[in-house]
Amino acid sequence: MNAEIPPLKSRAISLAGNWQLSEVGGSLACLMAIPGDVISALFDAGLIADPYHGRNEYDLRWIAGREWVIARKFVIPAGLTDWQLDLRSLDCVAEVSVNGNVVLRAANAFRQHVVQLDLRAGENVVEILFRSNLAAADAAQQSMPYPVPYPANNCPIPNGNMLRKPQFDFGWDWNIALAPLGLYEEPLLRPLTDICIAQLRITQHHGAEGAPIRVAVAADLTDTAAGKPWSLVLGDQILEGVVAPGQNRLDLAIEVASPALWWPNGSGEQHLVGLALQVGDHVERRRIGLRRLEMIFAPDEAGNGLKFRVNGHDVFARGANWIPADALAGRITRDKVRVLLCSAVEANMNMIRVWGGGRYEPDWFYDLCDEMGLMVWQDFMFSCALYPATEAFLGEVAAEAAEQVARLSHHACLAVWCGDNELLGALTWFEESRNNRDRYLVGYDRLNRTLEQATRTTDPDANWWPSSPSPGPMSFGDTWHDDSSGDMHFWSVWHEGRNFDHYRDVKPRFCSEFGFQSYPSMPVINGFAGGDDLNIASQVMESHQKNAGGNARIAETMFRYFRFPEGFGNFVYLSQVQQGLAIRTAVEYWRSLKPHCMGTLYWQLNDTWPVASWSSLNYGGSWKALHYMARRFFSPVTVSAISQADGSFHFRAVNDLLKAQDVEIEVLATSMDGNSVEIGRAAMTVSPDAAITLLDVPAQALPAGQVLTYRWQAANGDKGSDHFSPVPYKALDLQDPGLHLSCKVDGNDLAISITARNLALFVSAEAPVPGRFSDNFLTILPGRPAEIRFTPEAGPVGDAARGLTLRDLYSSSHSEKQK
Ligand code: BMA
Repeated sequence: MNAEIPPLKSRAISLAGNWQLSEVGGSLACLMAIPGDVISALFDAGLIADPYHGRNEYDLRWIAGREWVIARKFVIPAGLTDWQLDLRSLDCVAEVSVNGNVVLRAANAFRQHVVQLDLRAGENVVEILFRSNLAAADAAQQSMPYPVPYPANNCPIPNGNMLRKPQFDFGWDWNIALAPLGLYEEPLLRPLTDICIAQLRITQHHGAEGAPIRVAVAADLTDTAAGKPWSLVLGDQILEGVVAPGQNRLDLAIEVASPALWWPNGSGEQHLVGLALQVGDHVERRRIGLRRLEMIFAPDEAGNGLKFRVNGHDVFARGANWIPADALAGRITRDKVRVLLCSAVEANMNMIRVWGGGRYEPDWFYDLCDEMGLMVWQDFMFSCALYPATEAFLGEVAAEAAEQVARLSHHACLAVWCGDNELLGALTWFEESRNNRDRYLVGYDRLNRTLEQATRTTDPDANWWPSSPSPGPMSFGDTWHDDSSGDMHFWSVWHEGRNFDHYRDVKPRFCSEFGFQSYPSMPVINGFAGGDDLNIASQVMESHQKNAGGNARIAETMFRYFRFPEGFGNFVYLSQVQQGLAIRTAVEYWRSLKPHCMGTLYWQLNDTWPVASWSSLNYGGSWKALHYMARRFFSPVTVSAISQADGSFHFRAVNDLLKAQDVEIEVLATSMDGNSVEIGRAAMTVSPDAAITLLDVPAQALPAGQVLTYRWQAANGDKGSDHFSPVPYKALDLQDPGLHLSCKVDGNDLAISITARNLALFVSAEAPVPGRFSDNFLTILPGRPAEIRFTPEAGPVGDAARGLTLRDLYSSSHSEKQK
């Protein structure tokens, strides 16, 4: 039974809801939902077209160049005049006035702005004037004694690095460039006399395994707390007392005797416990997970390994990079984000990296990660640019970092604070910094030290990592290519056009970024493009590709590996198959190197709008081929075929679990008509947390023109089947697989059976309505039908049955099979 502090009747006033939006010096005006952004408000009011449709983006850039004002009235009860206004995620350069007086000038979307107000009983008016962020960014650049470069190839809107605002807002190699503005969290007013707790810090002290855990709570109190009773509740324990006159701090501790621990997804349960501190009528509630989460960076023969250890056990990080859920914050909802994070969990991920070009996410985001067992690698919000090192800028950064660390450090999911994304690399990207490296390096160091100091002072127990990628503290090597130490961003396959095999030329210690692009799925493309646009070289498709040369890289890679697809739908399909193959090649190999490599976070999980990108989830949350494949290659227990330099194949079994697993495998040589002959079989026990070679198949065991097909099963119930082609797929003489599909309604699902007459590769079922297949992009052999299920997102399942279609590798390049 949990002790509880009952909900109090709060006197706080929410300023969420409809505000009046108007263009300064212009005629546009409409209601704006707060939390929300100006662009979404104009769209919702029917004043502008959908920015994500066609090429509308280019006609809507003017919005960020104007000034906007939002206003509303609110009523204050009699007898209370002193209030505190709490504004979070105010984006970005803004002046807040109350009853005509300016009370705040803000210019940092990542700060929590707290303002004391003297209000009158009855009606009051609050107004926020949004200055043009574009003009402010330009002015900030002009005011610098030397230029501070930003990545112009990624950001069509200049000088975003000069503002403390999400950097992807200015455009990115996957984002629309609209530089949105608005207020993205609920604004709150609280009576000053109700505020007793200024800040709360929770720390955990773990002893030996199974020993009691001490939870320490330190609270900074305001003057109003004096003489008031306090109570601290943790689970079923309660401490109580009274704040002494002049006392401005509470230091409390509770011991948890038989702790139920929090584990990352796949390693154990996610036990969470409620904690509440009440002082007078002020209650602060948190939910914590009891866990020890260490980041281990240690020298070995290969260099310096990087890994995470949870509750004494090393945990291989399986995951992806998170970017904001939408380019327009007003379109983000908790439910949409929950679906994206659930998909990460369903694909067996246990870590996401909140990338430094986006935003620090709201509290509920980290609550979801706590519940789902997704560890969070949290970057500070600096990305791919150089930054000012002025006193004013660094002062703002210090305050921002301290606030964010204080807000988030109690979360069980929070694994590490990382200084930035790719700022070390950026030092070499600009002519200015190449010509005057000392100046910019000193500037970088000042910024990085500011962040490190703010992190360590605010949470001395936090894990700190200087930058991503980084070879480690006080090392500044090229971790795009050097795989010996720290975390690596391995981009040679995509950005340098190397073969997929090149993933097997490096042995990263922890690969925190590597990616390969594909197009969004057809239903997503149909949402922004008209029939005439369905060609990759159309203006619309090109404008939904933000990486210069991206379309050419996709097409050129197809020439390397596949027979060229016929028709746009097959081109899209094949782009997703090759993306899946690229990332699968990397992950399977790097996981098989465990414990040398202890993490793979691919770039990128999600999209901010419908665009060609490296994501495995479409904008809107549906799964691309890569996400179905990720569920297989991230399975905690898995087996994969790794080709060796001598032509043989090693079947490597990986066990990420804390218990040993018996694993069995059967390997067949399969010809194009699907005829299969067993060429190997093995059964072995894989120790906890280990990778071993289950079976070594010599090159000559596989006749020319055939592929390996294999099935494996582990004692815990994990199992899989797949194929491996030793030659590029274009060299295979695939036959028409003669696919046949039958389905029947089974409860809320469709039960689907697919048969093949010949070997069928990457068989993909597509439904006419949104929903999820239990599996997809399958290898099907004659006599071994694939049995999958389809669950529609909403609506009657019968609708899905009527329009199910199939694609497969053979048919993608044979026009008579055009879908
Ligand atoms: C990485 C990221 C992003 C970028 C991606 C793809 O290095 O950090 O800046 O979007 O590459 O180019």
